[in-house]
Amino acid sequence: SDLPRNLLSIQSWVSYGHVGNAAAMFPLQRLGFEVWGVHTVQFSNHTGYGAWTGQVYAPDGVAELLDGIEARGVLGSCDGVLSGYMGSAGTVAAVVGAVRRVRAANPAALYCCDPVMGDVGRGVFVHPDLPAVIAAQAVPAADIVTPNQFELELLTGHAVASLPQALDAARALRERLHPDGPRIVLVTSLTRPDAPEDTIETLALTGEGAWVCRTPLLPLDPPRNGTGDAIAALFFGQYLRTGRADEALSLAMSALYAVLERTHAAGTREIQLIAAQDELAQPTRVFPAEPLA
Ligand code: PXL
Repeated sequence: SDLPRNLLSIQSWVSYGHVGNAAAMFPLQRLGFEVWGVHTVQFSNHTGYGAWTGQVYAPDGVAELLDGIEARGVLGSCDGVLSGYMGSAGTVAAVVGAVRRVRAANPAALYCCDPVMGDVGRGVFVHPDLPAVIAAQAVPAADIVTPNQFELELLTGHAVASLPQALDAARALRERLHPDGPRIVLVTSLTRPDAPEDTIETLALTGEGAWVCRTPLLPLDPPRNGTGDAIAALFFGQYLRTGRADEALSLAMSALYAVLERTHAAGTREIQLIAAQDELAQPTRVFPAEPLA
């Protein structure tokens, strides 16, 4: 078939556990994609443990690997680019450069940018210069952005304390996306005072409408690293498979819920992507995407 098959995923790598490419590649592969993994760092484990070994690769490494892939003559078969945590301004520029090169070879390729900057509990956890660089360079190149509530507020300057405010901010952000694409905003980890108790909301906004998916909030303490990386990968993969943001929202969040339920049951620090692998493609319990007026 002519469904999208090949994705470039530019993120960090960890040997032990699941964040960055180690949280994004397997779900995409389990959905049937070939994933060309480009690693921006190689660490022993995620930084949530407070200690790790390994190294950060120079941003030049991204362009160097693109050179090598291009030399195989396959860049035109790349259907999409996914980026996550970018440790430096140089990496943002390198990712945007990679997107430009992929689009030159395949104008239909989509770029999904997870603008990792921080979250409600921890505040900004990247270099303080990065949010402005991501806003100026990565967002205008992106077809899909997947901010959490905190990142949505930071990118737009809008306070987000209700569903209408989240929609307003998402609409403002949507205006700044790559003009030639579908322009999709996925807002994750939305919590608001007036939400149904013990649920977490994820919101998708396109030119056609807006949808919310509500999933039960699991008592995960500490919050599990890599969850946002897996959501972005699952949503991007399901959007490319189905061509529908509402379907992708429902399937991605249902799969993620199953992974987190398994993680909770196992009591592990690392999300149980491998143990719950059948749920990634075919979640048992499907949470609907409900249209918002
Ligand atoms: O989940 C984002 C992430 C990406 N890469 C590395 C991380 C984390 C979160 O802890 O440590 C290396």
